[in-house]
Amino acid sequence: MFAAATATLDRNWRDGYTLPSPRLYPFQWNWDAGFIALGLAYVRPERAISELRSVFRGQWRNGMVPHIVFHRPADNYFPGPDAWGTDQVPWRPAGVRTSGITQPPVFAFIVERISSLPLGRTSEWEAFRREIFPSLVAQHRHLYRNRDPLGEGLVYIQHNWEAGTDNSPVYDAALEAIDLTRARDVSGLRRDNQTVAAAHRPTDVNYRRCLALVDLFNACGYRDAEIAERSPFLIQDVLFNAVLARSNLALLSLARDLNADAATVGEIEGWCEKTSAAINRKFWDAERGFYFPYDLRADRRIEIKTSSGFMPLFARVCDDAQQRALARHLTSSFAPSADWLLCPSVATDEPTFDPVRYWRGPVWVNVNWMLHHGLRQAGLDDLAERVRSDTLRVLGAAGRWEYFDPRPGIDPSALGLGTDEFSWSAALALDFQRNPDAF
Ligand code: 9WN
Repeated sequence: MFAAATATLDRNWRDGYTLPSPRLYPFQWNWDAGFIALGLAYVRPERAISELRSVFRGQWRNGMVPHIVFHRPADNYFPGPDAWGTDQVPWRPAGVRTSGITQPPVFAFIVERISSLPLGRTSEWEAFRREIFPSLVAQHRHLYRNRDPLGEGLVYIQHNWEAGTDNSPVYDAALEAIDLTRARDVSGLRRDNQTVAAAHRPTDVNYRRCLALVDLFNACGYRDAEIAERSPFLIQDVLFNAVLARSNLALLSLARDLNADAATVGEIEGWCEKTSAAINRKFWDAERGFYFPYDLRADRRIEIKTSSGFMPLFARVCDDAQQRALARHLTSSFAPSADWLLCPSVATDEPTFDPVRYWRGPVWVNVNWMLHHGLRQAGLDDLAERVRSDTLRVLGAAGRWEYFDPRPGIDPSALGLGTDEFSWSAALALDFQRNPDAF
């Protein structure tokens, strides 16, 4: 497994950064780069810093870190740089093309995790931590200044591709509210559903809606305030905010380690307090004992149970009762019996549960990694170990696929879905295997 995971990362490396999958995703992706850097730190430490530097080359001058950096052209993915139309944005970076939306801000906690590894004890890493700190602060500041119109400490995503959990049913209603009368038909431009099984990927109408949003952002010149006024899609997502909250904690300890100025430390402390409290205030449903996202445009909670609802454990914001309630969901509606693979991306009793379609049921390794560490933080060690061993078992039996069918009774070697040779599956297998430390 160790050699195979390393081979996947080597195969997907492109002179400075790693592709999530050369077949399906031929550019550098944002949160992928974070998880990949962590895996590289074990086996190719000299590449880990380069991976992170490369993704931050795409950072916009307003602080946003784009979800795709198009370092080099490739024609096997749609939408590419022309469709994003970001070249005319005055605050985009010089010399590199990017998409115009972001992804969950994982980098601060990735930097913290790498700091505890042998790479983290080198002078190169120490210098890199100093180098990246202002970029991390700028990334978080952009979110708080531009994506929190009510000043609640919760930021919204403006596109389902910003969620990371892109095709989750929690975005269906907001996407369905998009007026498609003048939207382009992009079905003929898609490459993804020709590369991997169409049943594992989003539908054409979903893509049409995704591109209608991109066209709207273009019409708004990628100005956040204008998008917030005009777009039908503004969602306060649980995973995104939980990742932000966990990264805030990491950023605060980094700021203190680096003796950052008092104003910056105070600003990060404020983010830490506000977001942690708001996750419990706005997302927690005491009756159902679960965390749900909030649709700001429709002004309502989106009551569909997905694996994102467990991420507040990773953000360390849950009390004992909340931890117990979440554990009960994990071993009932998410895994109705002990032979189901943890953790399905949608609860199996949801009508939208689909065991093979991208983010509507299958298991993802990065979510399992955050879930494992969240459960350990909560002292739920048996469940944490089940998540870790389920993940390593399926990776060993099937290979480093993008996602996995959670159902029992299927030959384990046939559970892989989406694309094979997927970089973050390989990278996080290394951390799961090599590093027993809680996080
Ligand atoms: C759109 C690269 C990315 C991941 C996302 C995952 C998928 C892209 C797509 O692949 O999204 O960004 O085309 O489906 O949902 O989390 O970062 O691996």
